[in-house]
Amino acid sequence: MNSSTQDNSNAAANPPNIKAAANAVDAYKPAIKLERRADEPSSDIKSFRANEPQLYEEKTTVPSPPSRLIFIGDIHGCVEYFNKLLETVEFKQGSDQVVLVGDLVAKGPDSLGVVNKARSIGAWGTRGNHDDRVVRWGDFLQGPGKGLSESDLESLQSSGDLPYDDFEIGGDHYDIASTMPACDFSYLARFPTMIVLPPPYNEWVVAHGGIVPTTPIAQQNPDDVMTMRNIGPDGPSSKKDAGEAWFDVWAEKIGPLGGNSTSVESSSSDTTSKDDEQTNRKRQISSPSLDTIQFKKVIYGHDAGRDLQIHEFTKGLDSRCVYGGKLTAFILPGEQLVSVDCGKDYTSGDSDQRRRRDMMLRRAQTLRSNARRRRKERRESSRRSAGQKHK
Ligand SMILES: [Mn+2]
Repeated sequence: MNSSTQDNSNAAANPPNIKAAANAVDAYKPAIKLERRADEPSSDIKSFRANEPQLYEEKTTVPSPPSRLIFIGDIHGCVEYFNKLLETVEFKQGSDQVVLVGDLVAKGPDSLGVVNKARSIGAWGTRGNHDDRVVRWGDFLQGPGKGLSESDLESLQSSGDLPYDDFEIGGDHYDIASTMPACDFSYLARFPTMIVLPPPYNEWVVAHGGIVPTTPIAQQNPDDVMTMRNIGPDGPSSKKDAGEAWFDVWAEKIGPLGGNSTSVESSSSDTTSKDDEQTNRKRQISSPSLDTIQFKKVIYGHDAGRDLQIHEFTKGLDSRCVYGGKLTAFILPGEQLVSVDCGKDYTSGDSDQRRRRDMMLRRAQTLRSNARRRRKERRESSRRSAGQKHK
């Protein structure tokens, strides 16, 4: 994120210093169009890097009151439960604003349906790690991967020449990226890694994984923001056993400082038994960044292993929807929680196979309709050139 750090000098004069950086982070641009030659070495493909997501987006307005912000946790392709939750909270399009914390896609039965629904209701969202993998695949398939057959891609994969280590042919993310309609893809690709909410909610930030309390918002690492669960001795980590939960570190650092605010009471979490330990730890952690003090409260997802995590300063909304748990909405104002039961584990064997089969069918349909379109285009262009000869 070079572009976001270069502008920090300007930003200092304009507190909060995220504004200038926000302007410096370019809005999403369509995938780089590279025409691949048949003899192009695969190293060019291997070194391809997708467009970075916008680091954060500062929202300036909410729909006019009375309106609600409805934050929804990781949906993972479960469009049925997404619809059920919207019904349950009596979502009203035009006055309520839905904000998704990321991971709309993968694992569940209908990722395309979720993205399409989200776009149709004008939902805001932050990019999750699974959304990110789909977007990188999509950028690649519209860039240097364009026109490569599945067997071309498979041979790139077996020689280790695909651009990202987590790319897998025939995996969920590839299937989703290669079948998602362009309008839905560009909608998803524009999700920033963080959303800073407008007044009166401007002490809230939304991110998929978490936020490092000692680093300004404009200098967070997007990969960490999308994937972190813990903060260990080496910094943020997606590992489940590294250091301590990032939201505990956040509470230790932001909590005491946030105590100035009249709305803040001492944390109700069970910290008394570990007083000495905590005091020592606090001494070791360097000071929180000024702008993360301003943004006291974080709404996030990603951590299905820990299930719903509602603390004073952090609201973790991944309540295991795709594993047969619940899909949860957190609503502002009022900090109300509403969940629907999901009742089906889509990651277990049987349903996983069914999902794969559906995805293969959809992909075959897309390939057929693409071929039809190309044939039509060829017919039209040959008709046009024939017409020109007659003139
Ligand atoms: Mn995730």
